[in-house]
Amino acid sequence: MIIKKWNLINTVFIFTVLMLMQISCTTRMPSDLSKESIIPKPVEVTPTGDYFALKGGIAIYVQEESDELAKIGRYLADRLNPATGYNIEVKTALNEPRPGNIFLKLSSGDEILGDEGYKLIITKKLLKLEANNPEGLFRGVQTIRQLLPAAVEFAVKQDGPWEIATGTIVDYPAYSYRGAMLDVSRHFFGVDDVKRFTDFLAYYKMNKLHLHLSDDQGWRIEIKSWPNLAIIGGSTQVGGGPGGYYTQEQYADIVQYANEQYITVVPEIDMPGHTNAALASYAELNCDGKARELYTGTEVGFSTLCTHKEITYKFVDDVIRELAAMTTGPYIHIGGDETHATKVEDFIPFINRVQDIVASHGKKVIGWDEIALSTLRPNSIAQHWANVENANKAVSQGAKVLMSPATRAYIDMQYDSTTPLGLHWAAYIEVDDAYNWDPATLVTGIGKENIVGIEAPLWTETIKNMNDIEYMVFPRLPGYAEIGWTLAHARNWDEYKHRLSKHGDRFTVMDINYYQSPRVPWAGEK
Ligand code: TNX
Repeated sequence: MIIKKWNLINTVFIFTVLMLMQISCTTRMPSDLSKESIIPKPVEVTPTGDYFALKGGIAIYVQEESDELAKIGRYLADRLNPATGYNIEVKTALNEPRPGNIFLKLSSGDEILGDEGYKLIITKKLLKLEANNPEGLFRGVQTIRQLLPAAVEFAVKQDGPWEIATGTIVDYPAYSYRGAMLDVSRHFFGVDDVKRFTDFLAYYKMNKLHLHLSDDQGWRIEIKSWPNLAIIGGSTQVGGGPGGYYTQEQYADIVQYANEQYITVVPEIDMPGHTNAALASYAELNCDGKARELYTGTEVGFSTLCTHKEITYKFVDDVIRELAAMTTGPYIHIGGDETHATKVEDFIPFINRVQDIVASHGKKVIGWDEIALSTLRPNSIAQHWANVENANKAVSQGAKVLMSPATRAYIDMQYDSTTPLGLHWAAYIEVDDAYNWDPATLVTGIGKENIVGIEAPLWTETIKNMNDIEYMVFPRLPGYAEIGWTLAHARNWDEYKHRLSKHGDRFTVMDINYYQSPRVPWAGEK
């Protein structure tokens, strides 16, 4: 009996020692800043071989009495407090605070940083983040989050230590437009889902959220002057579910939420095709004056607004006016794709007139690459998705191009033939295919100077819920973010895949349902 008890104590002792060894082996001691897995990859990282420790009792100091800086400080504190268990406060300081703290500071004059760049200077004593604009500070805050252990993203207290390798990071984006699109028309996604999607973009320093608000299957935004658009046109979705729409208040909430993360919402009303939901809501928008049936299938190219009727332009003007009033950013997306039911001689004057309407409400036009068939206004942007000739037509008119080539950037494309969701009409897009391309050389005749940036669209014919969204978005989204931020010569898949693998733990902690691609050597820290 005594021997048995002794054995038990012994076993418990050995087990405890092994456990402690295991934890201490996996406890991370950062000391080489250049080895950290930051996505997108920063422009310049200079390590100094030590570490800064984030300890209880620290504060985030912002340099001036500025609500905007305090908000960014608050945002960082809110990210750090749950997992660290600290109660980090945001304070104001004119000069560098005492050792151990975080300091956020505006410092005009570093031209190379531009609007969104930042400089992070980490010493043993201080974590200092500088930028020309608040926007740059916000982007830099994402780097701080990624430099901490993945466990910092947990919503409940974890064991530390919370250490960051020392050194300097100087960082700024290659392209000014770095975005993703969510199709909320084919399947409707509520405000909370859109906010979570927005959080994903922010974490990878993306700055545009394109919402595809109308299509054949659903109209998703309340328009007070044409109420049936939402009431009737928003009442279903692919497969016949209940659909839904955003009230103007809910939409304003989304816009504000995105703006607080320095993300611009780009709202799209697709026209003259992809309009069955509108044509079902108002009979007078149809050439034959008869309302269409609601549509819950997935065919494209069968609907068109009646381009000859004056009421059509009254409709467009009312919709754009209300939408522009809800839009804080400079762009309204007018769609223009796959107008197989509209004759080209009707399509061209329609797009010309709609561009004028958008301009009359103080906004710039973005449209799918087909809009280049019309006469583009100088500040209109063509979003290249399929037709290289159209993209070149846009450039020859002096317009800029947004790169979303379906064969590379469509997040609704399956990874391979076994992917349970998604389509494959353009390609199978494995994680390396999604990453391995350069927007500045993909289309002959279109160079970096013609390109505003890149966008990865998620069409949702087969995507029904947040879990589905996450599976298609991750792990491709970080790659699109890096294509937009980091110049092609500084990127390569064989190096990137290891950084991406380290983010697997972050996805897990954030409860993201991601695709465990066999092409990524998943072996992150725990
Ligand atoms: C093409 S891309 C479309 C969408 C579909 C998508 C599916 C584009 C401008 N139009 O209507 O949802 O393919 O991948």
